[in-house]
Amino acid sequence: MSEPGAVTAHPSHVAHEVHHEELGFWRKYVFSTDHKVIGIQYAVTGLLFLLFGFCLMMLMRWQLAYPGVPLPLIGGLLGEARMPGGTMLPEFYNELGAMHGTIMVFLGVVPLAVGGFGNFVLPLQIGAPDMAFPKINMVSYWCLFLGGITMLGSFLVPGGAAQSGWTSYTPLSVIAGTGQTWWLIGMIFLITSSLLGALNFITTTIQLRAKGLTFMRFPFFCWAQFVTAFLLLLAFPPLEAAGVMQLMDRVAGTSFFLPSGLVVSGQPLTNAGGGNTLLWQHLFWFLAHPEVYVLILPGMGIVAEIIANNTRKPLWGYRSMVYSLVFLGFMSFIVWAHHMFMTGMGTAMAAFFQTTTMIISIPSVVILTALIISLWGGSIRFNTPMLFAVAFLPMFGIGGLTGLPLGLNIADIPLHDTYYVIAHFHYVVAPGTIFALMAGIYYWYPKATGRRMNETLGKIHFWGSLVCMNVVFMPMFIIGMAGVSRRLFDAGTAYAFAQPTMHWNEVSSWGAWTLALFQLPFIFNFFWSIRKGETVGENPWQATTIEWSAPSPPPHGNFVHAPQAYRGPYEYSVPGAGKDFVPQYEA
Ligand code: HEM
Ligand SMILES: [Cu+2]
Repeated sequence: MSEPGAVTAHPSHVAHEVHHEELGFWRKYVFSTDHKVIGIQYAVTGLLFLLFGFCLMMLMRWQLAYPGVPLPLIGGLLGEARMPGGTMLPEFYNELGAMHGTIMVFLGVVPLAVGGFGNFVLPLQIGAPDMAFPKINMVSYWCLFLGGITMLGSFLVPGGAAQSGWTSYTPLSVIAGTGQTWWLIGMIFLITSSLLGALNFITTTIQLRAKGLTFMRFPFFCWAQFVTAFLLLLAFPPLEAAGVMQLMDRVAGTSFFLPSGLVVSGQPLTNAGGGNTLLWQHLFWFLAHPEVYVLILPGMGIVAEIIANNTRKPLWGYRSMVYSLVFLGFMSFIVWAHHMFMTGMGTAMAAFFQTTTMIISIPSVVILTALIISLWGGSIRFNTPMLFAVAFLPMFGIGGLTGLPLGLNIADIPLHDTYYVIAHFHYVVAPGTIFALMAGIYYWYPKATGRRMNETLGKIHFWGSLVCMNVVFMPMFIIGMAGVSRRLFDAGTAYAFAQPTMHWNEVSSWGAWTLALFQLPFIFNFFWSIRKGETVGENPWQATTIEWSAPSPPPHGNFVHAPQAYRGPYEYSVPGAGKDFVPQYEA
């Protein structure tokens, strides 16, 4: 079976299969090597961290809406060191902000989008029995788990968790409290996890494709995960190195990021000298710009699958979408310094980075436009996954378009570090990515459990979330354009020019708390449907891609017979065909 594209099980997998029946509870559900179990572990971990990060944010929103007002009930529980008399200390606000950002990105979205959807769906969609390296897959989940525990544990150390923002800019982060050391160690675990995962995804995609599944027959979701894996593989190592260097600056007296003559609280810092503070920013953004595509590409992949399925039409411009995706992947490595226009990089460098930034917006526009045109003339089924997928388009559109001014040096100078930035990137990652991930949960839930989630609850969840998300984030554009800085623990109470924006913070906060209420139907639905949802067969959405040929839920090894791909991924409404979809896997 050395023929390219043939389904071959990895030797360790075959061995594993033989012993399959004897596996006890721990090997089957906890230290499992089955990509579906690992995918669900990742997804559940990601969802729990999203919820936790959301709770941190709700606390911040209290302080922003009512600066200095004691928080009833909960305030008292959080302790005198953080909220004396229920009033939030600035240090605690910083802790919440840094950890909300870190947790949402590295422990929420990435584990769910890449670890969860990538692990669960990708092997099924390419017709593989498992990932190429099942044991490494297990190790990458447990690295993530350790990283998560380290980040959570950091809240308990004296002085609390990291407070220097999710960007951990030096030299502030080097002189910050012990929480920052824990943050760095946590990041090293999380990065290691992503690197192992990326290697596994790339190998699996290339080696374990079903027979006949050429790259141009890939569902768009597979392409999105494939490009994402390369971004993780190539962008994370510099940050891993930088993380170790910052750790050394903190604990071993090195001076990678500390310039000479640094004075802290009136005392010269003894190990400061010779280091370069901006080096950290370069190394951080060399990862973190590709990272924003890691947050969005899997979402785009999910949305593309769901739109094709529910318009009952092939994706419009599939090839141009794929080429755009690959081009976008390359370009994402040469735009990072658009986060650093304020550092005085000089006009030549600024011109270079603003040009690459304008260029990288083109492939996103191509993909978004292709998805919008795909809706044209379709007889659309508006089920819950489709509602979330369709809403993704304008929400991501707002996020993307408002990014253009930030990519232009001249406009970024006044907008940089204001609430405008917070509004811009949250449109991309909150109503954007999170909606796509929700769409994916409703869409593949039947594959994972054999049951469908409740539609009525799904629609309440959707409409409530759509309205609230905009109530939360639209005001932040107004606040930002009035010039109010981000990361202010009192929302700018001390500044005269911020006064007209203060009531918008109240609006935004009530939006956020109401948004939380609208997640309750989802949480209930998620658990209730495991036992009570409508049971479904293998292909409840009448879809064309290979994962729908496996039983729901798929058994260990996934397919009863090794599947084969006979055609492209989206043969919907083919003229002359007996039904309105011709699956990729039917001869
Ligand atoms: C509805 C959900 C969300 C709300 C209401 C929200 C709200 C906020 C607020 C109020 C801030 C702090 C602004 C400041 O003080 O400067 C913030 C920062 C941030 N958020 Fe969110 N957020 C949400 C979801 C997300 C998601 C899903 C992600 C990522 C995937 C995310 C990533 C971040 C990051 C990276 C920061 C910056 C942290 C820093 O300044 O270091 N947020 N968010
Ligand atoms: Cu960027």
